[in-house]
Amino acid sequence: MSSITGSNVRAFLRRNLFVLFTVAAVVLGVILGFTLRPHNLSMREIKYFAFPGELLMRMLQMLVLPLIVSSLVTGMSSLDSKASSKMGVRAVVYYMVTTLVAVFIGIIMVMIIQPGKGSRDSPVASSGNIEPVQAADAFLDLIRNMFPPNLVEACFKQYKTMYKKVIHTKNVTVALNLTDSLNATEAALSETVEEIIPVSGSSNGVNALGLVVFSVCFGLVIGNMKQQGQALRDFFDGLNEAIMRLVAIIIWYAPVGIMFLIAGKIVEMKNLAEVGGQLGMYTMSVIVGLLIHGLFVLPLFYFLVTRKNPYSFIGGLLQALITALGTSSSSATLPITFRCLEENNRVDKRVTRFVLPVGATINMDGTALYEAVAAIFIAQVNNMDLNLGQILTISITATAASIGAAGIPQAGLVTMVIVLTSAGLPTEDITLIIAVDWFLDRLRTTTNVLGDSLGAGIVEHLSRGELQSQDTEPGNPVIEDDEKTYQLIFQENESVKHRNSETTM
Ligand code: 7O9
Repeated sequence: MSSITGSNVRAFLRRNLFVLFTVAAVVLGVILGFTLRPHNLSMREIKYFAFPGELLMRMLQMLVLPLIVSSLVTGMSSLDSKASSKMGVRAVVYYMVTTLVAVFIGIIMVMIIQPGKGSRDSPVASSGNIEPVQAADAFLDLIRNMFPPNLVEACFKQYKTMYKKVIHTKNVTVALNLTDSLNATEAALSETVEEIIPVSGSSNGVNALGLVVFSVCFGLVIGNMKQQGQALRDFFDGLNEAIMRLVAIIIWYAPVGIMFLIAGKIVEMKNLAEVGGQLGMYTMSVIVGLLIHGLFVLPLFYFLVTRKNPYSFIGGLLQALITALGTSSSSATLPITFRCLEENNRVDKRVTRFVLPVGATINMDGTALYEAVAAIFIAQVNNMDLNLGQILTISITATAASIGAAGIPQAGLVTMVIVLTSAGLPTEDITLIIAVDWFLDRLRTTTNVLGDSLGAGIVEHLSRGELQSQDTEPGNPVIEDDEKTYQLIFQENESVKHRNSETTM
């Protein structure tokens, strides 16, 4: 061990200063929010007050599109097809297992706590704004969204089935009683029927699923193109590097933005005292479920696979987790998640570039847990006893809904409606839980980000064989680039020197 050098200390301080800033931002945001609440700001004032937070959201979302495309393309093209298919299988198995476990934990929690039992304490608010969705059409939309006909449009629009009522006349061939009057015979021959038909429409929002499918395929193809694909590989690699440098700049603004996002939400929220009784117990069930999943189950998975300390890994992710809490969007958090994993936890870039964007799109443990708890809570509120079949249906649809959410337009409500109708539960009771949804969204987003990140660590460990065998192949552009960057940033960092000597061995 060499003596501690100045730049070493500075690097250490810089990394921890960031986390310190971010944690301080949350604390300050909460304090600021609660001190401003008694002033009863108008909606307009609240909107102005939350402006710095809105800016952070916009900056992060600005980076997401080029980030996912470039990282998936370079990630896939830097691996041979055998390694990438193995990594893909491992990632998907991890997503499925953790999501099912999350749903299971949610169901156990809501069964133990029974938040909905007793007489219902709030009447159903005026419903009617929950439009009926056909599960089959939502599923077809999901598949359609995987193949966007126009890639530019896919950056801001999703396909969504709309419904149109048409009245048309239909000839019926019924044996007619010709002794009837002439009028009756005519009416029976051509019958007017009213039909609701699905027509094509669109809804605003990034078609993440379509872009992910395209980028993965594109990356695989240019990875196999040898010399001809070199220019494209270099282009996307450079694009990815450039975006990550922008992330490194924006990250300095993140604490300010997070502070105002949190303070703004606290000022805006309805009176806390209203959230008591059944709704309070329901909120508790979700929180306890998410905590068990995020703090014990996922770390246990990580430990069992890697035999490394999961909590020091989570420590490196703190900034991403807090950003998820502030933005309540795992896709907007993606740039920060990338940085935390690659810079703090030193996860191989070839793994993060594949696992993180795909995880942000299809792996949502928190969402799955939440939907299962909500469905069973609504059943309890209505004094409905669920049989095993219904509980199984809820687990399967909640898992499927969390996987498909990014491909279903206006997912939040739609997926909830699908889960409820599949188990024969009343959909208008969704209005009961809307009051606390914004809060639970933040917590489940944090769980989603944690699940994606630990997944990257687990997949890296399982894929280390393939990764090392690729390291020894000469001329891999991603690795050469990595070494250059590390040498630039951490010239005197012993651990990096060690890692470099390992890769060149
Ligand atoms: C939560 F990363 C990208 F760019 F690939 C990406 C872009 C957009 C990935 C996903 C999306 C996307 O639209 N996701 C999406 C997620 C759409 C609708 C609903 C949800 C579910 O969101 C979670 C929840 O509400 O439980 C949560 N807020 O993880 O972001």
